[in-house]
Amino acid sequence: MSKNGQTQQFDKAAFQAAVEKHLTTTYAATVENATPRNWYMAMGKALAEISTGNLLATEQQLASEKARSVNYLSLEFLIGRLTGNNLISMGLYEDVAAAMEELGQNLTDLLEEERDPALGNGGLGRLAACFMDSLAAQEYPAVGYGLHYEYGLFRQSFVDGRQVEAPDAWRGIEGYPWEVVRPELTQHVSLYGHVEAYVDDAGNNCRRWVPGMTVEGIAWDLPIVGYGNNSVYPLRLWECRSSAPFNLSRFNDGDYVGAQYPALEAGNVTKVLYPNDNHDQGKALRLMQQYFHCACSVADILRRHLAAGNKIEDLAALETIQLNDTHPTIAIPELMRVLIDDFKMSWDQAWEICSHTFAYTNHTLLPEALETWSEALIQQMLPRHMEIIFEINHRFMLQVEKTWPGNNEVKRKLSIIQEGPQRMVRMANLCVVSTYAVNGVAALHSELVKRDLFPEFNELFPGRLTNVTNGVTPRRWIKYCNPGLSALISEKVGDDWPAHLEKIAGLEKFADDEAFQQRYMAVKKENKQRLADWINENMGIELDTNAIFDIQIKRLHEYKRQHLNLLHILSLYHRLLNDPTFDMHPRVFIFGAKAAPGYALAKDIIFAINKVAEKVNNDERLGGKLKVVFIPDYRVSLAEILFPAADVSEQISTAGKEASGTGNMKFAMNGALTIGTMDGANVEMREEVGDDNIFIFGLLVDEVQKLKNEGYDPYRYYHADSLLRAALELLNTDEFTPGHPGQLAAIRQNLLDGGDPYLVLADFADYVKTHEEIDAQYRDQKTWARKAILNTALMSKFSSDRSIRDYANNIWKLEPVKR
Ligand code: GPQ
Repeated sequence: MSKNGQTQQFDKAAFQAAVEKHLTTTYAATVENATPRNWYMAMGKALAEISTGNLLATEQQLASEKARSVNYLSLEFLIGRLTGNNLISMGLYEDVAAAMEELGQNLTDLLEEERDPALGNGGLGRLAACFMDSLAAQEYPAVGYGLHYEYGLFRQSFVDGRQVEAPDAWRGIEGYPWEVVRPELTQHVSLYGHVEAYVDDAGNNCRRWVPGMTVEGIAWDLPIVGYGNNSVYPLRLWECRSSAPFNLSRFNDGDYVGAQYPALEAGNVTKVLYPNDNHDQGKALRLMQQYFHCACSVADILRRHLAAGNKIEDLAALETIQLNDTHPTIAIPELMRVLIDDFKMSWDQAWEICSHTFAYTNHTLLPEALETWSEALIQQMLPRHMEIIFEINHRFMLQVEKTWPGNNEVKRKLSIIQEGPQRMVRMANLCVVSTYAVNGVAALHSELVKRDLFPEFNELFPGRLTNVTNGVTPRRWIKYCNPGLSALISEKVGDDWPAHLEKIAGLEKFADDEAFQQRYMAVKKENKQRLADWINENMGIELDTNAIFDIQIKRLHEYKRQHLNLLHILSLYHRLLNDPTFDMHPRVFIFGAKAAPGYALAKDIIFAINKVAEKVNNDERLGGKLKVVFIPDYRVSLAEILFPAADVSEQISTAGKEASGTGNMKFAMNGALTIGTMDGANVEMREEVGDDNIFIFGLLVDEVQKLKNEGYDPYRYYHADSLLRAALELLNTDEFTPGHPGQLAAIRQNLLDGGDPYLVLADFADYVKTHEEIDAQYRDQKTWARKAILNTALMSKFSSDRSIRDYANNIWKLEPVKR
């Protein structure tokens, strides 16, 4: 490896020629008339030539070495813009910047031309992206399998404070420069139809699926470039297109279930990402997306396995398949089907392979997010899979009967089939029964999975349920997004920390060094200015960087409690106007969040925050002490300027509800202090940084459960706390919606008469008190700087490199393969 982690010789003249060639031949522009977008596209294409070459070479090497690989199946990969990050991984950032400068182009400006590929909703999809980055950085052989959505997560704007959704055509007209289509990898996917019995040549009774229609799966590869090495792994995204339908005349019309449906346009299958986060909507087209994704991916895994000269019997030895939540669960019956129906294996042989191939990650305990599909729907769309699921369940129930003889209660609870007026298939149960490992995503969450969600499974399958604490990639989330801090870190601990985040602990000894504190805080100030400039340019709101920048960025969800944050803001507003003795350091509350389009209360919360912002930002009486900003269209590229600019990170979910959180880690690495509950990974962050360097408040998991069991009464808090009352009452007036009293009342209604399902009122007082502590401590800049430095220094556990090593060592049994 040469300078800057560069993995190969950079030929500037050849690169410039490639850019100009793409400019003219691919984009029909001339050097004289090319737009910045033309230049960005041409540069992207020239860079992709390098990465595609390495992708093919890596593929060949891994096949010839018969290396064991992980296949990461996810319906979401929220990768963010690739160009800047890939330049860093290739070690070409400075060289390409200089080469483009000679062509009269500024690299930073060109990078702004890239749209975010928003092929995910939030934490789950972003985790998949960080994991791919860490797999490649550490050269653990991997393929990411996802969907090539035509439209990613909707684009959000605000009209009179309300969220409006628009389609996100992320590829533009020209396509995305980094992707490469792989026509030779096309798969055919069946749907609908029926199952028939037949006797094979050897006289065995067999069953086979006679599909009602087929569609085509087209593979698009995006390069996942290993940091500082030559390995490039594919993120393979399947696009659905229609293919010639089966000859329907072969089938008895009455058996053709699919014919009852209006003609199905294959293009619809991968048209759009479902915008739900932590919520199962149960739409038929979503099941079709899931099956399409799984069928293409399983077929491609088998193709790779066999093409490398391996025997089908050795599948579990050479391939493991990680299911990112239950979304790709149908891959399990799909692999069973292929092994039994196509490869003619016995049930036991196929089960032996399947149950040693799949592993499952659980990302939530929320009941509304645990996927179930109606038996009727699966029966209709995937009749053979339904049979296989029944057989898996039948055999599993025999096992349950052995362990708990005669106990129908436990059978009802563990069964993959949920009985009721309409029978449902529980995808999580199917996963736990059929995989060799099930992991939660933070220590607390994994304990709750064992204790509350799957206690009997834990008894039945000792050791199967385990933990891998989430992490985030330090390449994107420190080096790329925070160049000022990165330079400072490199100066103190050397420049290999992005690949070895343990090194960052070397900063600890500078925490009390005043000169270092000042430089660290100067970087923070620059980052705050960068954000303030963005906000001023895009929203016309002026911010003072001496204020505390207090940021909550994540999907809008009741359990994440953006409305608790709002109530605190309302309490400050009330005190500034009504309590002459009240003093506070100027504070800017910044939000970024998308609400699922069908989630009414979440949208009401966005509206309320926007209305409060409008009033507060223009209220002279507040003396500029309070500002509120709701950034529209929160996405990865905005996250990259928000995390580095934060003083305070809001991680305030109801204890027991946030499986892990990953934004919490990105904030802390970039020197924000966390105000948080004892939830998700906050618990482990506290262990790392120490109690003095994090602001913990609120009820603990067991206290939440106790309060709920006793019968929680939000009015008790309402009557007992005059500040809380004042804040809530503001929502009933027209203070923020002049002439329209009651426009914000739905939130108050939910918290009082709606029973306050996430215990916002119960945690309010402690939250306010903890914010007062923050206010006091911020005034002592030296102490604050020390704490911030310690947060950066003590975050190495939360590198996704460590998460991936945990998966590789404890679950996948995977070894790196160096190029
Ligand atoms: N998560 Cl089930 C999502 O982002 N979407 C989902 O549908 C589900 C979970 C999140 C979870 O809420 C966070 O606590 C985790 O940090 C994240 O997954 C990654 O594990």
